[in-house]
Amino acid sequence: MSRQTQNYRAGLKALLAFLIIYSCISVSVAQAFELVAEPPSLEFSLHPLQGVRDTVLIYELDGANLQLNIVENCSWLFPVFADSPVTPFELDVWIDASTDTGVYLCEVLVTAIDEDSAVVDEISIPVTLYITRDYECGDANDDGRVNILDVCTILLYLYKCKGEDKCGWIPENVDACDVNGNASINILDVVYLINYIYKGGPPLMCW
Ligand SMILES: [Ca+2]
Ligand SMILES: [Ca+2]
Repeated sequence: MSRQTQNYRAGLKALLAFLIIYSCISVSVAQAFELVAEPPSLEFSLHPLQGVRDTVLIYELDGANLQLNIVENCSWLFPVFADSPVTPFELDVWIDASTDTGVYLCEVLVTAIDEDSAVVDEISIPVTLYITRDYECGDANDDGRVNILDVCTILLYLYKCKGEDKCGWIPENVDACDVNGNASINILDVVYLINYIYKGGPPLMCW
């Protein structure tokens, strides 16, 4: 047998061994159970008294049951369960009036359990909430100043337009109209704002 033929056979054996090993590795990876969340994380930017709902898809179910848990005590995050937790699932975020501005972190833990009640995989979905106020309290017409024009804007809103349903017009900053901070807009806010502008009344208290 020539040297060339020997080298060829040795190369062929090495290639065959590599393919066998690679095949074994591929099989072991394919058999692993792996949850994937889409999106892998969630971010929300809200003002106080605002809420929103978002949807998360979980892939690679493979017949396993899913359990959803909110890690830590996040009072602003609520999973929307169907009869049983299945993908896709939904999350409600709701911010009450007393929540301070800032960044809040939470986590949803999704656990996959097989028919023998064994945990086959877990996935964590980080949820970040930014609470901001990008308006000046009392600046109902959003012109950067608090003055008599804002009083007029609130009065028009209350007694002429009667809200968005009547005339399709609302103040630029609805949240900025609740100057006494009681989570509703009415004539008391007008009185409070006039008192603040012309009589040095107490500070505006929008949430
Ligand atoms: Ca203004
Ligand atoms: Ca009010």
